[in-house]
Amino acid sequence: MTEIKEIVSHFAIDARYLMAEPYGCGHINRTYCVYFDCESRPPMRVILQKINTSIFRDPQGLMKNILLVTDHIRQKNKTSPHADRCTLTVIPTKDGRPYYETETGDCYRAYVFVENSFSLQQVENAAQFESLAATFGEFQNQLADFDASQLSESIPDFHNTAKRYEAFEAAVEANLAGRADTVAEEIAFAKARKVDASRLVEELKAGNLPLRVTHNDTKLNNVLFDADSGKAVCVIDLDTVMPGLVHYDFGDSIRFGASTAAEDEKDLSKVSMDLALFEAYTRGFLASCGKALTEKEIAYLPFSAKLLTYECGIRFLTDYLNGDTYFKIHYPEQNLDRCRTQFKLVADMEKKMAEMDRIVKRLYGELK
Ligand code: ADP
Ligand code: GN1
Ligand code: MG
Repeated sequence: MTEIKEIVSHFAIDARYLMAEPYGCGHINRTYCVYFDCESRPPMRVILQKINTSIFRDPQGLMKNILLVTDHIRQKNKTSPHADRCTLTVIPTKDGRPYYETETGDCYRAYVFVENSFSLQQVENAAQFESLAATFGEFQNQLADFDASQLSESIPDFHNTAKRYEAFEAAVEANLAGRADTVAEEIAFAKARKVDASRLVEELKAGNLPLRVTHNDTKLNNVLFDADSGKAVCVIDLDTVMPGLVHYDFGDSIRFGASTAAEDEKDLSKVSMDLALFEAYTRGFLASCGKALTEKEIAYLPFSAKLLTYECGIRFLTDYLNGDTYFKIHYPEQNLDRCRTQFKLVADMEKKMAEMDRIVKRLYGELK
C-alpha cells in the first residue's frame, strides 16, 4: 500500500510508517489501520479513512461538524476516567487542516486509534447492550446544550422516511438494474407499510416532537467497548451527527443490535427481534436520558424501532434496485439479503409491538 504511505505522510504523525491494512466493517467510508514504528512496542496505530465524498459532498463542513462535536464532548468528559478515549481525536495534517485532499480530489482523515478497545458485529449478552444504550443516552445528554445551528447537514433528509419512501418508489419505477421483477414480494411488503413512513415526520412538522442533536447511525459497531471493563466507552462514526429525533438513535440501535442474526443473514428463520435485548437497551437508554424526554417521545420509542428498521430495509432495497451504488457490498445479492433481514425484523416487531409498548411503559414508570 504505497499510496497509503504517501497519504499518511501529509498528517502530523511523528513516527516511521510500517504498514497499513483495511479495517472494520463500515458500509460507507474506506477504513485502514496504519502502523507506525515509534520506538514503542507494540507499534503505534492510527485510523485512516478515505471519506466517501459521493455521499458526503461537503467534506469541509463534515469535518467541521466532527471537530465541534468532539470538542464539546471532550469538555464534558474532562473528569471521566476515560477522558482521553471517550471521543474521537482528529489528527490534523502537517499544515493544520482536519483532512487531506489529494490532487485528484480524494479526501482522507486520520483519527487516534482507541487502544485496548473492541467493536462488535453482534451483541454477546444483554449487559453489553444495556451499556451501549447508556452510552448513546449519555451522548444525547452531552449534546443537549450543543448549539445545533453550528452544524451543517452532512446528508440532507437522512432520516426523512417519507422521502426515503419516495426514493424507493422512484427506484422501482426507473428499474435501473432491471431487478424489479425479481423482488416483487419485497416491493409489496414495503408498499403495504407506506403510511408508517410519514408518521414521525408529520409529528415533527406539527411541533409535537422536539428536534435534538442526534447521532443518527447508532449501530453496534459505531461504538468502541473498553477491553478491561467490557463497557461501551467511545461513540464513533460521527459523520451523521445532525439535528434529529431521539427515535432515530433509539430505533437504529434496536434494528441492528436486538436482532438475533447478522444484517445480511440468508437464513431468515434465524432472524428475529430479541425482546430481552429490547428490554436491556430500553433500560440503559431510559436510565441515562429518559428523564429528559417528553411523554410523547417515550410513547413513540417502540414504533421507532420498527420505523428505523423499515427505513433501512427500503434503503437497502432501493440500492439493490439502483444497481448497488450506495452501500459497500461484498457479493452481488448482499443488499437484497440485507433488505430481507430488515423486513423479517419489521414483521416480527409488528407481532411483538404490544409487548414492546408494555416494556417501555413499565421501565419509564420505574424511572419516576
Ligand atoms: P463507516 O463510516 O464506514 O461505518 P466507521 O467510522 O464506523 O466507518 O469505522 C469503521 C470501523 O473502524 C469501526 O466499526 C471500528 O471498528 C473501527 N474504528 C473507527 N475509528 C476507530 C478508532 N478511532 N479507534 C479504533 N477503531 C476504530
Ligand atoms: C451505514 O456507516 P455505517 O456502516 O456505520 C449507513 C447507515 C445504515 C447502516 C446500515 C452514512 O452505516 O445509515 O443504517 O449502514 N450510514 C450512512 O447498516 O448512510
Ligand atoms: Mg460505521
